[in-house]
Amino acid sequence: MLSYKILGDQSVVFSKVSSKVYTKTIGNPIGNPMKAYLLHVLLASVMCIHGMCIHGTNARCEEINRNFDARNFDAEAETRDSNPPNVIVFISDDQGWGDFGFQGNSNFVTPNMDRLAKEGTVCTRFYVCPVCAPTRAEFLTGRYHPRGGALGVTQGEERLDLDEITLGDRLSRRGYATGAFGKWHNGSQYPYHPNGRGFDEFYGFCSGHWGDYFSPPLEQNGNPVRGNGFVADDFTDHALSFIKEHRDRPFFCYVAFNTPHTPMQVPAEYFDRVKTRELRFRHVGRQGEKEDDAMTRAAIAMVENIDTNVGRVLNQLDQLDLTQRTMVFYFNDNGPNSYRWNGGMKGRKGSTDEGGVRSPLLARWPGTISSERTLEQLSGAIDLVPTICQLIGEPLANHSTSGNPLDGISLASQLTDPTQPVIERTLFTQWGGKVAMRHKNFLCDANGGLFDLQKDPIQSTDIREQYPEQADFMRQSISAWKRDVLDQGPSDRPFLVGHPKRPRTELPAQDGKCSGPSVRRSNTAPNCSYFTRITSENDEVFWKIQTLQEGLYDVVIQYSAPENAIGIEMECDAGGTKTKRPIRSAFTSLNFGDEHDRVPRQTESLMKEFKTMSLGQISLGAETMNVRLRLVDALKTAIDGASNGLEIRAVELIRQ
Ligand SMILES: [Ca+2]
Repeated sequence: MLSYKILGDQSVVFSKVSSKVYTKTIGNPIGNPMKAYLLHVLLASVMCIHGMCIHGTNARCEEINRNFDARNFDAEAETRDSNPPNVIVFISDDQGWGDFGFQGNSNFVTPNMDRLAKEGTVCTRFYVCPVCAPTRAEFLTGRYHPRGGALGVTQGEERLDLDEITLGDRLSRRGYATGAFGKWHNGSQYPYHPNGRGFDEFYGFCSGHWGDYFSPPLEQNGNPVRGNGFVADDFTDHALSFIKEHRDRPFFCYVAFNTPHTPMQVPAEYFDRVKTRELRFRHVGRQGEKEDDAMTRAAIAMVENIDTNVGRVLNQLDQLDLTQRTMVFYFNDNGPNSYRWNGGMKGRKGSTDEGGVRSPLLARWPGTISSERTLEQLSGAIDLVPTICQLIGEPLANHSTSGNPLDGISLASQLTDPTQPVIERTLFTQWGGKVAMRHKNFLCDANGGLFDLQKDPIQSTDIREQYPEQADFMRQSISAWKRDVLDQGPSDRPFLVGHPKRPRTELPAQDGKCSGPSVRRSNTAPNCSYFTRITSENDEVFWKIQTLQEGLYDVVIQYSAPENAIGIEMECDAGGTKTKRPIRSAFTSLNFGDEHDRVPRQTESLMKEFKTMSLGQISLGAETMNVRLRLVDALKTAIDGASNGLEIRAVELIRQ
């Protein structure tokens, strides 16, 4: 739970109302005193590393934390480089572990990803989350995603708590120019918006997915803009401009492609070359798993488009003579979005099994990060904050002892020195309350099964009975992790309106709710949806908000309306204060987006053009309230073949 406070200097302070200190007394559940003691010490180590304390072991905790900090954050002792290296991080969306040429999958032609792999180090045991927003949160903060409130992928649950420090914040404070391009997916309204999270420049969309990939409506630094061409090319164009503009100073460029996430759209030049390609690598199916050939071909084409765009960035670094002083990272945000070749691993996107969360991490920094090397160190997206900060000589010690300790460890030594020993650590992944843990070569899956990933990467044989102590240790560690990380209490954060730095706040349908006999979403997944079939005074759409600055606000709706809505009043009710205006002009547009689908879409909404209309002004206090929109009277004729009634894409609240 967060509290908000506006200070006199117009800055906004966010603080956690309560910070939980976990205490737990461990008894002697297994009878044998020596075993119990060893278990106690082992659990204490694990829990302390994850910021927890076991009652009676505080001294041990402090010692472990001191060692942990010293091991991972000794960058503080390094001399600060006045011109630190540039940082580029690419994330793809729903690309699988097997969707690369260098993984041996000849279905894919990815010369630029292969080049990164060859010229750098490939972390082969790198883990992300089962879905999009949590992985982005872990990458940005170095902390397990539930700690930062990024609990879901839509309706505001994807938001990263405002007391979290992002990599953008850290590098911005260090003097880097910072830019994010593509799919943000960690909150839309400022200061959840990337511009409020350490990124000077943002171009893309904040939602979890988008309905059209060809010149769709996008935003730039909070302002609506029209995209230019295929989104991945467009995002790369902006990244290239950003890099060129900041070539003479340190920059951090975060390129978060939204492909090959559905809807499956890609320019013809990419699709045509895979339409009839012989695909030699196919999904090795378990019961009920069937590969969809059209999905696989579209995914290949979309990944090959990403590869071309990665190549454009690498070529520009070469041309600007920046390659030697730029570190580049590339990884997937989760497992593949369909059954396709994935090394036979179990699960896909959404699963905490290997297929859902394993990604290669490509890391290149010529002359510093080893080239032509694989690193088997157990690692994850949570490690990139400490790793990058150590590589650029940015001290982390202060952050590590603050209220938000990091979960990740620095891989800097392992990436730069092949003689470094493997760091023994634990790594947890979760989705929907299901938690899996990795430790040494072992995976304890969400059902308590134990697997040796070195001998059995496809999770075919449960060996918990052969290794009862390891299985017990991992199950107990998972229970402790759940209590520490998942039990954060209910998430009921209102959407923030009217930050002093952003007078205009847009509340899109994806963040709202609806009730009534007729109103519904344009599709089941809220991201990128709009509300449709609003026909009577009993149909209502609403958003839970908190105003950051009290005062008078213009209320503007983004709507479409049939002829029979003209003259009917639309009312906005915010905490009992109301304003209303008659609808003066009809506006309807056809749905669009699916004309580019290579595979019929399922849950993604189509897109539409909408018109804006002012409902007048309203005075908003500082309390949490619902903003409600409804018609004052019913439409003269209800839904018929030609009309979907009134439709709402968003309401804008603009502070005067
Ligand atoms: Ca994803």
